[in-house]
Amino acid sequence: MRCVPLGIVAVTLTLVLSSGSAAAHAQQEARHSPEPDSVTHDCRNLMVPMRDGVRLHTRICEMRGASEPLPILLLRTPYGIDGLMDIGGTLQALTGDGYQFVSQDSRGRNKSEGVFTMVEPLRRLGDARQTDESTDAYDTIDWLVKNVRNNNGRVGMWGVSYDGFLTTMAGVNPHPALKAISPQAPVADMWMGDDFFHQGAFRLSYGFEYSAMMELSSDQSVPVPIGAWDTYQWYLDLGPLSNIDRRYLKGKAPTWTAFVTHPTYDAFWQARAVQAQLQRADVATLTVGGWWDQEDRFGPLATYRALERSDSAGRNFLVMGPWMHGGWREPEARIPVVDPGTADGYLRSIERAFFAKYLKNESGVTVPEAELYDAGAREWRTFQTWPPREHVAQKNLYLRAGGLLSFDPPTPGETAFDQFVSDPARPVPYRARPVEETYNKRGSHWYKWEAADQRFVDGRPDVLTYRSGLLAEDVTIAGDVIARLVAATTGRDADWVVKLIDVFPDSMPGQWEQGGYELMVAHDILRGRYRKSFTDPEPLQPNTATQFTVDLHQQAYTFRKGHRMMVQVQSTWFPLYDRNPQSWVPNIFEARAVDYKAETHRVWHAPSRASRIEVSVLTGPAGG
Ligand code: PG9
Repeated sequence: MRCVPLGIVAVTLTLVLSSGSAAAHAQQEARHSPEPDSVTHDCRNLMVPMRDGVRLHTRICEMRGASEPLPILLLRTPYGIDGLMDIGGTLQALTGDGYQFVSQDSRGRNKSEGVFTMVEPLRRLGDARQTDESTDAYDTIDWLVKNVRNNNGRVGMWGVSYDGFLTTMAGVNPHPALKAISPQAPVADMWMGDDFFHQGAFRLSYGFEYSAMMELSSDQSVPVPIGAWDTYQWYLDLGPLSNIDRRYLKGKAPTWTAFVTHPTYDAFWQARAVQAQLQRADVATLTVGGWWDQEDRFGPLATYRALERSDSAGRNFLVMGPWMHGGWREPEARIPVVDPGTADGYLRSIERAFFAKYLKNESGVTVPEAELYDAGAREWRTFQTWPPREHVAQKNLYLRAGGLLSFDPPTPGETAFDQFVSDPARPVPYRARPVEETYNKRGSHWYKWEAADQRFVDGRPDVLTYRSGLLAEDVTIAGDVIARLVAATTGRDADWVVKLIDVFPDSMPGQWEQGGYELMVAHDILRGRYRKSFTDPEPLQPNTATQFTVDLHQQAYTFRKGHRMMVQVQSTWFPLYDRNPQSWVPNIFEARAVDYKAETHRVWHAPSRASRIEVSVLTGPAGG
């Protein structure tokens, strides 16, 4: 059995993820026998040498009967290439055009030699290391153009998630034959917004389960040591985070050790921040992401933004669809509440066109600058710049007294704040219980949780809810979404979770089951100690109104006439995020059970202390 990160869905859903990300692999095997690539391609496995002598396990599939030299499409992955190459499935839109397909186990994984380092940073000048993921891609491409039969000397790369990161890395100091890359759901910054931390808050269930899966074996064969069906209770019973290493990992997972020794955004994480390493857009790049990506929604947006700074040639493109992590490669991963079935169109008209243009010099092909799906309006929008600079108005959505949400600011005389007790002993679940293990082989609701109906927490005393009136007209947001809370706690630290939600009408003829649905449109968390600096955390002053900025990242979404806008504010999201002790401890990974304290949190909405969400509202054509 392989491992999992691209997306198992629910128990009943046989997911067949066929791109390179971890979830892809667990449930793939059923569909992948016999290997579909044998229909059109001849495949062989061999070891390709790198500059330091390490050999990487590589599968080469050469097309039968091609009349002209073909480009090579390369996928590099840490999850195992056996049975991965789905030439008859997810790559079908490309197969007809003619490509030589190559996949490779990355360094130290599965049947490749060498040592695996999680999200290895680029070598720096003077670094003793000879290799990194960028040089491994370089050496592989160099070998491929010399050894793959009937190739046209042009190479493309693609990959989802970890494989997306490996794809991005290939674009740094690229081999001259590398002409096009498509990082898909690529991780960019593991501390700021991708898999392991978000703005300082630690992703407990993901961080533990992923590091155990990847680092207790090189081929994901050792199971994650949990064994409970409802991990909410399991993590609660675990107690302080130090019990993870003491009881389960015992120093065998370097990434867990890195979490414990680097809790802040220090040089360790900064060196791994991919967006900071992307100084030049040397290769045509199509970055792809999902608005409801439960693992890496930050990465695609940050990757596109970073490359855009130097994209004088106009070869940097972005696609964001109504998808979970890697959902565009897997029809069964569709999220019906936001997606009428968009994946195939993307694969056939955008991804196919992109590779045809840059690897086959197909003329007359245009790739849109930024093609973003507006799930509220159920249509694709094309932007000439992203985020748009024209036809947008900056607006504030204000939290108001009485649970109101409004574009009008608070007025004097309204109740000035709301408050709730945040109790680490009773944290708010991030999805409805039971919270199955992230990549549970028997099924998990992990994959689609970001699109789950938020009514399951309505009415909890530790979730504040603000709701607009019925919208009299459509409101389309396009661009950055930033929450500015004015808040206080009786403790010395606090997490702030903010969710911007679309509330569907109570009655939805034809889609009755969606009546009143509360769909998260943008959301994220900030660990309060980092409100001034991500590198130098500070305790909060108890009972002091303080401004907290929670970056909710970006969206292009229409709140339809007759819907309502909603904001929920809470302080726990468990067990995806660890619990903040709410007392001051320098390193939360070393907190003791007695450090976890219930505290009272206050969110202000007075005229002089207005809490708000900043959004860009489209005022004209979406072209931007
Ligand atoms: N989200 C997974 C991951 C990528 C990189 C680091 C850690 C985890 C994945 O699906 O590959």
